Amino acid sequence: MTAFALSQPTVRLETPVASAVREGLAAHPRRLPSWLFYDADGSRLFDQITRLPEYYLTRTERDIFSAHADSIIAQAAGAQAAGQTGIKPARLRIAELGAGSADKTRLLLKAAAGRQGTLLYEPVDVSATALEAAHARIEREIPGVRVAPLVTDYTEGLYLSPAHPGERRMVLYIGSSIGNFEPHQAAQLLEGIRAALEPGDSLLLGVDLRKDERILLAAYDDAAGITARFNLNLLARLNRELAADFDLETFAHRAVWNTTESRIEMHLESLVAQSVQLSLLDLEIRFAAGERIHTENSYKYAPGQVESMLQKAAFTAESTWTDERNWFAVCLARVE
Ligand code: AVI
Repeated sequence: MTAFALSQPTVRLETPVASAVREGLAAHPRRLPSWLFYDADGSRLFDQITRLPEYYLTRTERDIFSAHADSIIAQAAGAQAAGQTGIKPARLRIAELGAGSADKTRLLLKAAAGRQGTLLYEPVDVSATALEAAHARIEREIPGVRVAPLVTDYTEGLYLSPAHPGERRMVLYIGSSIGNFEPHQAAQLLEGIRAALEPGDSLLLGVDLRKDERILLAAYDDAAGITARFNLNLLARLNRELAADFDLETFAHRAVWNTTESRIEMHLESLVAQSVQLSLLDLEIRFAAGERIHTENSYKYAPGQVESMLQKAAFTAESTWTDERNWFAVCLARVE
């Protein structure tokens, strides 16, 4: 009988995670995309970040909504213009991109439902689980709101069914989510949103503003170490999903303020020279001591910059609301 040496068939793992990791870890400097943060553990850690004393973003945006939800909603419905022209303000129908747990949104939903009696709310997210949890809670807690979730990756293009006659769409893109995109990607995203809307519809965009470097750095490197765990969870995720052997003790979280690019950068730094195996990718990566993996950019905008980004995407920026320290801005922009 002849003996055959059976070679292992090489099956190349072609999931989005596998492709992103293969590409990012082969690059120099090494990088991993920030969407990889949000597995179940990462989403839980992000939720904790939003409640940290140093992470002012969520709290500040919520304060802006607490103070101005009624004016924001009235303006989106066209109530101001209606006063001047005698045309009836429209009913709103609200979609939210990257809705997640939709926590701060409730202030806006309450204001809209209070104004018009009932409201259709369409949260859009890639994660069906996040949407399900928000769905049940919002319908239970805000009378008059009906939730129609849409599971889709809006960064790949947005399709929203047209609003009914007498209705205007309002799209919420809040929480400084746009800040995690490179400027050219952010511009494309805004153009994609614009293309999904009709004249009279509006976009509410929430962005983080440039401020003292120490405040920014503390927000991304908190004393309790939650942001460090959030960043390191990315390597834990590769251990779980790609049978990698990253030793988390030998990598450290780094937050850096890049003043030229006006962004906070997050990196993971290898504290020693080491090799890491990613078995399911059939890949070995050698790290020098001090070598970093760039995991996130979080852009911080100058006053007026968000309005000009919106104008470039063919929106008309109508009103901007900020907090008293000018740390965060929420801008309402209209399709003419
Ligand atoms: C989701 N995004 C707006 C957060 C931010 O502030 O850029 C992600 C984050 N990264 C570290 N902390 C929070």
